[in-house]
Amino acid sequence: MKQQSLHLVTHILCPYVQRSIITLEEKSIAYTRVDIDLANKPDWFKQKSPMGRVPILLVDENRTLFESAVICEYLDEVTAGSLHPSDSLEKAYHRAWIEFGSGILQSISGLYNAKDSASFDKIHEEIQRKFGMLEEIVSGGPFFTGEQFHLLDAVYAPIFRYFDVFESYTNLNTFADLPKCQIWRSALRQRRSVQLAVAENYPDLLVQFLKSRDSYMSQLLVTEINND
Ligand SMILES: N[C@@H](CCC(=O)N[C@@H](CS)C(=O)NCC(=O)O)C(=O)O
Repeated sequence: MKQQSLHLVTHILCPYVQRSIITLEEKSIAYTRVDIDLANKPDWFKQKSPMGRVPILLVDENRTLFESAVICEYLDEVTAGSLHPSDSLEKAYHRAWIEFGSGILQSISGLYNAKDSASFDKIHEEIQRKFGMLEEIVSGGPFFTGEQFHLLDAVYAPIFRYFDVFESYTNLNTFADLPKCQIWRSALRQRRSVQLAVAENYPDLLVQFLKSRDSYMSQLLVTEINND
């Protein structure tokens, strides 16, 4: 890779940001990072981010990349080795299931914003159904296709991370009947790049965020934390 200055603009909780950081760490790429407050976006960020979203990657101060999938693929392409399969069909297959992962993130947002238990349960069932589909195709471990860690794994690590917090404070047991997903989740949790993608106080920050949603999950968290 030719020497470039890479500057990632991030938010402490964003799962799309985590994908980019996991890719940077997996490929041992030097970068700097700045967290911004999405509730109070700085003017310089509004000018640089066409969609107003993180992550964005500033390359050599003169080029801004946006959309995590684009950022991850760029980082992968400009460094040795690849976190994508080389075969075109397999690569397309991975991209398709990466998109599926983004759909799960939308469902997770629906889950923590659901206003009552009925809609919460419905969305949780939908999430379990989606992971049921993954259970059919994921390898027996450790990662999606087996021994090798791919970009696809970088996408699912932040997804599973939500459930570590959900399960600490609620009775959710999303993966109870999904043994292969459980193995995958556990391998991702132990991966160094995955651990480096968030701050140590991530669980506390996520709980604070979830409690502020004024949702059914906020109520569950308040009840659980008060009972501790
Ligand atoms: N498709 C985008 C999604 C990024 C995204 O939704 N980022 C959220 C934070 S997790 C964001 O910046 N939201 C701010 C907003 O929409 O105003 C990607 O993959 O980069």
